[in-house]
Amino acid sequence: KSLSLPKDSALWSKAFTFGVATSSFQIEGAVNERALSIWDTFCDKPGAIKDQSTGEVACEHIERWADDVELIKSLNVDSYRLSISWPRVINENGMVNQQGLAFYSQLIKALKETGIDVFVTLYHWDLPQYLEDKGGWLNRDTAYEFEKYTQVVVETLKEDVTAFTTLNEPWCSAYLGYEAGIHAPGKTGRDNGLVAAHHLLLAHGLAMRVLNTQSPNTENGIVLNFSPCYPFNDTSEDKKASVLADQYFNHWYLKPVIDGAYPAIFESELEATGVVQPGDMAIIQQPMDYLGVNYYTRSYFSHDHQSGFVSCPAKDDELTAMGWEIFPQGLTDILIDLNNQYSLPPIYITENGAAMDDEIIDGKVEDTKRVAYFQSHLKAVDTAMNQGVDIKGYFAWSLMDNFEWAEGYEKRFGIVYVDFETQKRTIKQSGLAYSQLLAERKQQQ
Ligand code: GBH
Repeated sequence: KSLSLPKDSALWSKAFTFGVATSSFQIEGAVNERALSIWDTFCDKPGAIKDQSTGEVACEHIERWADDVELIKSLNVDSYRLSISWPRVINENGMVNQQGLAFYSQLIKALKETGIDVFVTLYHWDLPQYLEDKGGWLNRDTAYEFEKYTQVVVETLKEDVTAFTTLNEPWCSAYLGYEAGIHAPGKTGRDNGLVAAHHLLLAHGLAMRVLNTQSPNTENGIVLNFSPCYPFNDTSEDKKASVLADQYFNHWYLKPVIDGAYPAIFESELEATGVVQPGDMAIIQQPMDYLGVNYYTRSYFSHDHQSGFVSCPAKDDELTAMGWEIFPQGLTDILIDLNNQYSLPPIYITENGAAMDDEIIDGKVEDTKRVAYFQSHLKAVDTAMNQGVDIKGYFAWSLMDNFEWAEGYEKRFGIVYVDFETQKRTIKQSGLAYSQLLAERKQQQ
């Protein structure tokens, strides 16, 4: 029921930051006060979202932000990771939405005054629809629009921000959004995936340059999703498939931003698209203060004649409500693996958490399985640190139940329960355990 850390763990140290995370589209609501995003459009497509829900109300965070700051404070966290809605800051005509920008200034100031460090993600998937109308991430101009948007945000917010993140999980934007069609804008095709990925990487590089020159006092970096890849069957074919899949899932973005080059397996395909222009790779490879790692589970692959690999369902019966295997060892493994393969900046675990079938009974949510998930994953972080990986913080996903993309509101990742009829927030057992651990930690410091 409670969380603990080994006595000698580096996670007790003040230098390590503990936080909770959210993203704009998943919690904000107040759609009418901003330009449309690709997720607004995608939600209107029949069948795109499992429960046919939208982001129109979500957690009504735009209205309830002051109470949410109190809520965050009550969890005893050091940090809060949020994202900014691009279409709330830049209007269709290219002008700044002053009211939208002021919302974030006010929120971030309030958090800072409360003693909470703010980690700001510039792009967590909610591209303005007016840019999608011109091709979105398939259009190279979008990267330059992102650079301009970054300038506006950074100038206004940098004094109160601890860390800026350019992109959250570009793999999801490019692959799920433009290649597999599972996420907005719902486009498909292998070439689309490659082209979108390159323009996202270019956007990252352009924005990193802005951040490093205009905001040298904040920590600036990117957040990527990682999942160690395993063969589904113990055959040489499936082993090969998982090695190939590893390149697609874990190195497609990391290698360009760290080493300034794509993994070799992408080269011929990429060349055929003609998307990479001279000088691009140098723009993409900018010095970063940290790498954000999002980890949820491991993945299985088997051989496929067409694509080389195909993703397989988890085998274990220890599954979350998403059907994702609970596999803490994978977090230690991937961290050590990446640390060995690259010369990395310090790491933040920017997302880790689990969806469970939470029920509220007598005003309580007894999410013991989620507590166990956090316990085992914190241990996994500690183990990786003991083996030499430089990790500076850990963020639970998520502060509260919210719009879980194509899954709608049925999948609950929060450590705080949200009743979507009344918007009442109730701290779950996991939230209480987290805040207790962090209170203990503060006393020891
Ligand atoms: C994160 O994405 C997001 O940043 C966050 O907004 C979201 O709410 C949270 O996790 C929970 O989902 O079977 O091909 O779809 C998680 C991203 C999800 C990426 C699982 C890889 C499996 C690949 N990961 N996904 S596929």
